[in-house]
Amino acid sequence: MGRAERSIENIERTYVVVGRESVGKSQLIASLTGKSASSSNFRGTTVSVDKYTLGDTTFLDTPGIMRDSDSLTVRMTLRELKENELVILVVQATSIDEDLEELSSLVEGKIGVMIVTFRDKVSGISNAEAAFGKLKAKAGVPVIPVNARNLSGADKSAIEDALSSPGMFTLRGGNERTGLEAPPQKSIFEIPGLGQVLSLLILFLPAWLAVQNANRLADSFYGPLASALAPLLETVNALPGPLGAVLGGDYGLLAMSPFLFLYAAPTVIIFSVILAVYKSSGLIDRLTVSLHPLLLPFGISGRDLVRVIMGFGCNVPAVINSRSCSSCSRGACISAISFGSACSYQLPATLAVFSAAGMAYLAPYYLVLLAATTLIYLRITVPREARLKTNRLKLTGRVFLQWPRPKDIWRESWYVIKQFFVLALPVFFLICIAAALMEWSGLLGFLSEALAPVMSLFHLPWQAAPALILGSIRKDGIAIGLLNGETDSLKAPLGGPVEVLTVVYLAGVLLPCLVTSLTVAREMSPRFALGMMAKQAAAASCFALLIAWGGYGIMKLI
Ligand SMILES: Nc1nc2c(ncn2[C@@H]2O[C@H](COP(=O)(O)OP(=O)(O)O)[C@@H](O)[C@H]2O)c(=O)[nH]1
Ligand SMILES: [Mg+2]
Repeated sequence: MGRAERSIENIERTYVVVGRESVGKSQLIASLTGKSASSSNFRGTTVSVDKYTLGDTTFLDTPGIMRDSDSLTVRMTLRELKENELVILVVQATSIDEDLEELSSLVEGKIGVMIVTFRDKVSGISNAEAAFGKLKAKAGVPVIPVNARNLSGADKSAIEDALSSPGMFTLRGGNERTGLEAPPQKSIFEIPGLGQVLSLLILFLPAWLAVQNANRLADSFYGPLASALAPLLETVNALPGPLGAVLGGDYGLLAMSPFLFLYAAPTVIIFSVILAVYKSSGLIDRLTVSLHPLLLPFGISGRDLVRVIMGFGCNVPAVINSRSCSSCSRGACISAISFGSACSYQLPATLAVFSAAGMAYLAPYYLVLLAATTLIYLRITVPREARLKTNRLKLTGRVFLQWPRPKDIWRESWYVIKQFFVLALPVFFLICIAAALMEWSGLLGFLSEALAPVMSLFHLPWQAAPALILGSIRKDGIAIGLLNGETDSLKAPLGGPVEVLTVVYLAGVLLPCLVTSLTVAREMSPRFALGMMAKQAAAASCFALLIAWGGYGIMKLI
C-alpha cells in the first residue's frame, strides 16, 4: 500500500467518514447520497455507525471524534478507523488547523480524500483560497472545499472522481498552518450572568407556554368529546364479561382515549417541533456551553443537560444519545434523565390530573420541585470524583447559529410523530387493557388495598395506588390511574393540593417507565439499571414524604 495514489474505480469500496463533531459529516453524506442521514446542528447527534450507499461506494457515517474523550461514540469511531483502510476526512473550513491538529495523526498513512465543509462561511475571507492551496500541497490526498448543505453538480463530480482515485494522507510531514480561521461570532449567550438567565428562559419558556396552551385547548374540548362518547360508553359498558371493562369501565380503551388524543399527542408533537428547531439552528449548543458552569457541582456537564432536555420528548432516545457523553458522566446523565426528565407522556398526564382536580395552578410548583429534587438527587448520588472529573471536561469551539431549515424540522418531527403512532400508541392501549383486566378481575383493588399502609405513609388514600403502579409501567399510567375519563374528575378522593402534588410527584419519579428501564439495562448493564432504580425509588420516596408531610404542616399553619 505504499503508493501515494491509486485507482479504485468500479470496485466496491467502503469509506469511513471521520471528523470532529458537527463539522458536517452526516450532512455531506446526505447531500451525496440523497438519503437523509441524522444531521443536526448540535454536538453528538450521530451516536452509532450508520451505513449509506451510492453506487459501488459505501459510506460509514461515524459519530464525531473528540480528543481526550473516552465516550462510547469516540471509541466506536476509532474502531472503525482501525478496521477500514479508506477514509474521508471532513474538516471545517472555519477551523482547519484546529481540526487537523486533533485528527492528522489518526489518518496518517491511510488512503482517502479530504473534504473541507462550511466553505460558505469563509467565502468572504481573502486568504481562504490561498489556505486551501496550502492544504492541498501538504495533504497528500485530494482536497475538496464544499458547502455540504448545498453541493453543486461540480462538487459532486469532483468528490466522485476523488473517491475513485484517492491519495495517502501525509499531513504530519508539513507542519505549516493554513492560518484560516473564522470562529462563530460571539453571541449574547456568552455574556456571564445574562447569558445563563437567557439560556434558561429559552430552554423552558417556549415549551412551557406551548404545553400550557395545548392543555388549555384540550380542556375545552374534553367536555364535548366526553359527552359525545357517553352513549357509546354506555353501550360498551353493558357488554358481557371483561369486554365491557376493556373497552369502557374506568380504565378501558374508549374511556381513556380522550386523554391520549387530546393531551398526550399534541404535547408530543409540540415538543418534537421545538426540539427540532433548537437542534437544527445550533441554539441548543449555545445553551449547553452557557449553562455548563452551573451544572458542574452536580456531576453533569452542559452536554449531559441537552440529553436531559431531550428526555422531555421521550427518555428512551435521550438515554441512547448519552453514548456521546464522557464515560465518567454518562451514569449521572442517565440518572438525571430517568429522574428528572418529565417525558411527553408524564407532563400532560400530570397537567391533566391537576386540571381535573381544579388545581391547574399547581403546575409551576410541580416543575420547580422536580428540578430542585433532581439536582439534590444528583448531588447526593454522583460520586465526588466524578464531579471533579466533569469539571475537567472541556467544551471547546462553538457551532454556528444558522436558520433552521424547514426540511430538517419536518424530518425530525415526522420521525417522532411516527414513533408515537407506531410505538407509543400500542403501549398505551396495552396498559389500558392490562389495567382494565386487573380491575375487572379484582387484582387492582386487591393490590391497592394491600398498598394502603404504604399509601398512608404518604398521607394518601389507597385509591391512589393504581396511579403509582401504572405510572411505573409508563408515565401516562398516572392519568390512567387517576382520571375519571367520563366526567373529567379524579377517581381517588384526594383531599387537597398537597395530596394531589404528592401523588403525581411520586408516580412520576418513583421508577423510570418500563421501556426506559430496559433501555438503560441494555445501554449500560442490568446491574446498573437495577442499582439506579433502587436509588431512584429510595430518593423519590424520601422527597415525596417531605412534600406530603411538609405540605401538610404548612397547610395546617395557614
Ligand atoms: N452553512 C453550512 N452548514 C453546514 C455545512 N455542513 C454541515 N452544515 C450544518 O451543520 C450542522 C451539523 O452538521 P452534521 O452533518 O450533523 O455534522 P456531523 O456531526 O459532522 O455529522 C447541520 O445543521 C448541517 O446542516 C456547510 O458546509 N455549510
Ligand atoms: Mg453526524
